[in-house]
Amino acid sequence: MTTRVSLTRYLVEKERTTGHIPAQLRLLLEVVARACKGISHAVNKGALGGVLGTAGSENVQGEVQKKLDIISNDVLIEANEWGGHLAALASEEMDSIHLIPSRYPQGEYLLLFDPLDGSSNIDVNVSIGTIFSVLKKPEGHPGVQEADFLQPGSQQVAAGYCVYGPQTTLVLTVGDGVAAFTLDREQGSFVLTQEDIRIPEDTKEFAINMSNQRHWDTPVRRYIDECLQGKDGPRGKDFSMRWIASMVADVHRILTRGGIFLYPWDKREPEKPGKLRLLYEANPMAWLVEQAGGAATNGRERILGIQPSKLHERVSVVLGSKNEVERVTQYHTAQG
Ligand code: AHM
Ligand code: MG
Repeated sequence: MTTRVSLTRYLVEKERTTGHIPAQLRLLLEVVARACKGISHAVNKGALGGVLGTAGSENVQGEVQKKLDIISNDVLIEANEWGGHLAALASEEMDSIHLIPSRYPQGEYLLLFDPLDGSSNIDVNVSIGTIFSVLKKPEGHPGVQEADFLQPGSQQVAAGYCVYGPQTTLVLTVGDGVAAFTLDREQGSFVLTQEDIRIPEDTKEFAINMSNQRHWDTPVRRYIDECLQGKDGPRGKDFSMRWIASMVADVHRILTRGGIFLYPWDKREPEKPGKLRLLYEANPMAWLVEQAGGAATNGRERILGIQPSKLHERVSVVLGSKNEVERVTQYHTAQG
């Protein structure tokens, strides 16, 4: 009989071999996984749980919040507040950072998350997910400030997502490759189902919201035009397109079989660097993709090298199969 490796066992054994997962970090990751189980349960119930539809509020970015956005945010906060592993947390759905109440011990980690990514897919029963990133609180001063969260993605100590699709799958990196765990609903535990995930360097599949084509900058237009020309064009092969409008689900496909994902800057709102959030979405996904042998840039520079200047900063995102991401990046640098 093959041994089933639970998330806990995986983390304990990883700590033994790499020393990357001290007890506080293991607790944090287990608590996040437990919260994701709760969110998965709520997502699964859908209309039966009365959780579909809008909540009648907006987040700091002026986006309409869905009931499940708020439920997921609350689940993650409640699960993480009391364990003593966190100094503070920050969420795409909250205006400012959330400090751990003084009645609980303070830990050394900072947790950042998009509690439910792909909100537009909630009510239509399409895959959505939770994205998270873990940083260490900088030393040298008491308390926590927003500035403590403004670290480049290269400083992450753990990152991952949980996709709520036909299966609920947690995908994780602690800087030593990428592993996937599938939720066994009968047992109530995440079981290791894939280790050392690798993204093929080449692909024939791209993911972009084509309806924005007229707003794109020249390098992105050039890249997609060339893909669309297929066998007869400069690329000499036919491409296929996928766009789920849930970054989690699009990235999960790319980690599974390769591909390139783009959410570029465009001319609709030129002062906005992009739609996706650097700290909650781009950084964790960029690290997962790099850890799986892929690449992630903002079209010009490595996402993980960007120094954030504010909590809800946005960024242009190009990630996935290495050779394709490098091509898009070259097209941008060639433009000057
Ligand atoms: P959200 O965090 O409000 O759900 O927005 C992020 C999502 C991504 O998951 C997805 O890639 C993108 O927005 C889809 O945007 P669009 O609807 O413009 O295609
Ligand atoms: Mg999101």
